Amino acid sequence: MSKHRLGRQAAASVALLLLAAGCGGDDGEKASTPAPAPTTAAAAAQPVQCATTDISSAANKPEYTLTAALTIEGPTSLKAGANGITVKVSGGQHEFKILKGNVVSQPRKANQAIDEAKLTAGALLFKANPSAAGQSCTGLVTLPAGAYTFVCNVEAGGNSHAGRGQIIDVTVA
Ligand SMILES: [Cu+2]
Repeated sequence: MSKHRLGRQAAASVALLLLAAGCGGDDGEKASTPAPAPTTAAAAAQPVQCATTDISSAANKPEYTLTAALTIEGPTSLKAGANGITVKVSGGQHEFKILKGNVVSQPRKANQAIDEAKLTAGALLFKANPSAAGQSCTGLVTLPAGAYTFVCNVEAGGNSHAGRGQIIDVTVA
């Protein structure tokens, strides 16, 4: 009998805990959106990760395709502000990055890949992980007016996709 009561008390405690957790989480967030990164200064400098973000709210929705011929197909001029970017891979294995500054300003390795260790803090604004043909992702990134480099920074031994032409200047105005 006392065992039975203990069981009921435990159940009541769990219910209270669940209620407390429910109240704490009731901040208007949709369950489908990923939890935001901690809003520390360090986290704020992290690039936007291309994922499955809902970009329907963005006024500008440019699309970029990474091809087997090691090109990036897409607009080279964009409107400043929120851009809902779609990245597609039509052939081969690629990644996609947006860097502040034009192509000639980027630090390069001997194989012509971008030397990311030499980028200034916050220069990498957006990135899509390596992905293969048929895959795509979306992300929302705010681009102030300026010059940018859109690049696939995959390295292949003594060569790189950037070295073979998978890098473009994009002007935002
Ligand atoms: Cu590539």
